[in-house]
Amino acid sequence: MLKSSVADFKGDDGMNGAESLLETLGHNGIEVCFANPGTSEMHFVAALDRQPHVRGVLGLFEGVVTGAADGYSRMLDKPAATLLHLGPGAANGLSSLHNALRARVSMVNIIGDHAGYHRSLDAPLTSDIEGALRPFSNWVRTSPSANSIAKDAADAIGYSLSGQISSLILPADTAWNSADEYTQPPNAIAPTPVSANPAEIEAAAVRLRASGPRTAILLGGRALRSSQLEVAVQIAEATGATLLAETFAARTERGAGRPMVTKIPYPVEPSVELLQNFDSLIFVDAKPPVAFAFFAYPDKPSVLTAPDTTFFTLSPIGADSLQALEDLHQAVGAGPTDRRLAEAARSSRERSSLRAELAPAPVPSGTITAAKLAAWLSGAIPENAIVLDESITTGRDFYAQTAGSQPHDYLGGTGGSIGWALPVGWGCDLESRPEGRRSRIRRFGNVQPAVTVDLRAGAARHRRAHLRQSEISDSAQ
Ligand SMILES: Cc1ncc(C[n+]2csc(CCOP(=O)(O)OP(=O)(O)O)c2C)c(N)n1
Repeated sequence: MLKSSVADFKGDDGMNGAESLLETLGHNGIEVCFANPGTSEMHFVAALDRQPHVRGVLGLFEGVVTGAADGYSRMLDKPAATLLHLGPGAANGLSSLHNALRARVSMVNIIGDHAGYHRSLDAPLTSDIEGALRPFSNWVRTSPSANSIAKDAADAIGYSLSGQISSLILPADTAWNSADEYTQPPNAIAPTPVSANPAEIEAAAVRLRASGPRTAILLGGRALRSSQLEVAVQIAEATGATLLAETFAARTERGAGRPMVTKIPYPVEPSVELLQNFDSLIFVDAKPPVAFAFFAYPDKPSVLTAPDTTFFTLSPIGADSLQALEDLHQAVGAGPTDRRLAEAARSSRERSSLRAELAPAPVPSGTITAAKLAAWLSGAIPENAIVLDESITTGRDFYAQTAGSQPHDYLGGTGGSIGWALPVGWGCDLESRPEGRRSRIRRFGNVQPAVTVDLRAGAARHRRAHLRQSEISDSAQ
């Protein structure tokens, strides 16, 4: 991901903190900055405008800014940056940030603050920014000086790479002061990944061999991508295990020709009914007890699994889930008494009944119902589309009905905070537009598009031009 070192600002006058930030972002592969800045971020905007590596994209509402960064990262598995205006600007973006946190995407938020000496005056926009960001970020830091910005930015990027949200607060004077100790952009270093526990992999393999049909492999996060699913389906074919997906997954690669996964339903009763079929759940990039109800209800269980269910954490969140699945595959097939399993696994790709066939439902007619909508949708998804499913009640059949649609990416509402599909779809657009290769289908409810309706204005502006400083200055407060 590292580009060769970028140097955009070197001149006789040296560089300021904002310029060191932009060089560091560009050097470490950040290509897009979704932004809704104000006066305290003007030096960052000036630096953004004067270099070619990081593209500025204006969003008029901060929930759109953070939502778009979420969509961008869901598609590319790499961070976008955001630029937000002090505590209130960041607070406007928190709902989408919450969904992004739950989607476990990579994101680097840059939040401006008053200059250090100005904070004690308690000017109107003063607030506890760290306090506001902490529940919605995995990493929060305030940079103390112009000379610390580059290192702090590299730390923020590095931390985000494994699917985390970093929030870096930059007081305005850190932007305009000289970064006289800065020589070159530091490299972002991702934290050492969590590793899977070999004993847990072996224990899961033993369980699969002993009672595969009573075992479910519960996949979440990045384990719902094709490469992981290809291995998981072979394990399922070889052992009789069932593949399950978390209810609201960030992005699932599915459709005709791809492995099929059963999503744990949203309502309590069908979830309990499904999960009582299993004595064991093997978690892959999902953490126990993920199988709990979305809400508590009087007289209904919160935990949906059967009482004596055994849990195996095959691949903890953030670990290399593909490696863990391959290790499990090998462990399942390599037992001395189980050559048969290895044979079955090898040939499963050809004969798998767990692989979807292209089977769109016939186009329905007559009065529109939720079931007919789902049927229509199954044939309406073009190949390689990105589908954003923000429906809550009307869309209960959508996922099942689209299993046999053309191959597509299916994005879900990870954090339960509504109004996400328009902004996230916009961020997906930025990923897909250069090649013009993707269609997008959004499944609207009645309410949710209105939540972020101002997106349309922002998207239209973006189509006209990339962000220019004068454009941002117009929106500054
Ligand atoms: C930020 C936020 N506010 C409120 C809610 C509560 N809520 C959940 S669903 C919903 C309405 C959704 O309606 P619609 O978009 O029409 O979807 P449908 O249920 O019809 O599929 C509301 C207000 C929420 N989940 N998130």
